[in-house]
Amino acid sequence: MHNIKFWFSRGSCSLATHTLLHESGLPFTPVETSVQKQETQSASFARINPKRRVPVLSFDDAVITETPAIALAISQWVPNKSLLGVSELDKVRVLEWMCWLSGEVHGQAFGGLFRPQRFTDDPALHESIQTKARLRVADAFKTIESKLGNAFAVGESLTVVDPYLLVFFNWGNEIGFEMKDEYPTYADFSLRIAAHPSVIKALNDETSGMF
Ligand SMILES: N[C@@H](CCC(=O)N[C@@H](CS)C(=O)NCC(=O)O)C(=O)O
Repeated sequence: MHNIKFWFSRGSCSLATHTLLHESGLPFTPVETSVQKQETQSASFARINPKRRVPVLSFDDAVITETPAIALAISQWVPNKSLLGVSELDKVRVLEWMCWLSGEVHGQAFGGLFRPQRFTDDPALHESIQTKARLRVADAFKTIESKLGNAFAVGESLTVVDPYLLVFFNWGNEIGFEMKDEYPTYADFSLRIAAHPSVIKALNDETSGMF
């Protein structure tokens, strides 16, 4: 049995990993590291992850970053749970979703909106970067809306894609998009995923501050 430690921040993309950990049933030690309070920028956290981002997972002496890689680590520990899909095609679809969600939707679209300073050192350009980023988010949501319709994004059971999609849905609401009206299929999907027992456990952990 590995000694698993998990660094997360409430309301962040780490919810996807947090959900997967609960779904795995494996014991883990959560460590809250708030993005809002800039704890991810501290020198002590940078020693754990020089990229200064959550989620981070460590087991024994290995430190893993990047949501898709962490998801692979967890899924390999519980292969019977098929957390990255059941069939060959499902697994390919999960990878396809994760590349796009983490690269385009998270890194580029939301990255430009929340962190325009990553794209230019000139503050005068931040607003225009954010305007374009909002359009990219809206465009991504349109694509997501067209791809959903079943209980889960891929196959017949929960994969890492589902809670990752929920994160972006929640962020859409936070940035003032009319998610329910504009993306009804995505909204129904998100309601169902938010009611999944592992998501509830992760959200409860994150809001109760029990750790
Ligand atoms: N590519 C990384 C992105 C991780 C990331 O950007 N995490 C955000 C929270 S959603 C973060 O830690 N941000 C810290 C900051 O911007 O200060 C992944 O997929 O895990």
